[in-house]
Amino acid sequence: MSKFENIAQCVLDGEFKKVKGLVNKAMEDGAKPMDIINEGLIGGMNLVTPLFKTGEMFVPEVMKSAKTMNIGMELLKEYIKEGDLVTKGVIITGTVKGDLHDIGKNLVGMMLESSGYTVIDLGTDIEPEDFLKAIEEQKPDIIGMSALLTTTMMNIKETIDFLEEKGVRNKVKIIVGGAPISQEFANQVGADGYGEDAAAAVELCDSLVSEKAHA
Ligand code: B1M
Repeated sequence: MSKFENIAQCVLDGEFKKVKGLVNKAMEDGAKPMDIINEGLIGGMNLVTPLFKTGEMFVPEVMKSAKTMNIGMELLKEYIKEGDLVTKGVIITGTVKGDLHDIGKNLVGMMLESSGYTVIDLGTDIEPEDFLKAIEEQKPDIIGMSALLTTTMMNIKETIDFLEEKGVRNKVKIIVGGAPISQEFANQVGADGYGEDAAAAVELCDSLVSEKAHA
């Protein structure tokens, strides 16, 4: 049993009002911030992922868990030395041009962050040029595009084609998702992967990053 099981349970239960108190108490008791993060906060989010996958937890609950974890992280940030938090990779997310839906994308971003990625969210209604600019400036490992409308899903293709035209397509992996998107569509438009939901998106990023590391 982990020393920080109470914090992990707090994250799992999404009790965001309680987490500050528990983290402060652990610090007062002399715990190392990285242990609180790894075993308590991230430990708790790791319990969330399989439950979300099997439908035992729903979107609002997962969002509360992610919020709880983030509050704890925020509190511990100042105690962490640079280099302690090793990122699994940099991921840029955005909802494509013409599309304002962001709830699913935000959930995907939160789950990715909780599982150790640095996520840079460009927001909604993102033009192909803005994805390009972000690739050039941030040098991400992965770009994650979301689309919720049948009228905007083709803007994923437009963006991928634009990145190809500008010569940066092979510098990043591209994953796509959103209600009208499918694996078949992802294949058609030349994406590297499709995430059916936030948990699947995390698994997909893990496998793409590990592929890259072994290339
Ligand atoms: Co909109 N809307 N909406 N809407 N909306 C839908 C998508 C719609 C299906 C509703 C319907 O008619 N039944 C329909 C689309 C129909 C179609 O295209 N065939 C629709 C429409 C028509 C519209 C407008 C055109 C309505 C109008 O104005 N006439 C308009 C368009 C605005 C625009 O974008 N330009 C519009 C506006 C809105 C609101 C602003 C009111 C609001 C959005 C608020 C916001 O996002 N901040 C809204 C909402 C809330 C919805 C519904 C009801 C819910 C979407 C949602 O958040 N789902 C939606 C109906 C529905 O889907 N049931 C609908 C919850 C979310 C967690 O799921 O986004 O699917 P989802 O994300 C999942 C997965 O898809 C996946 O993981 C997530 C978590 O499991 N995923 C990824 C998502 N992105 C991913 C990226 C990845 C990987 C996985 O990798 C990068």
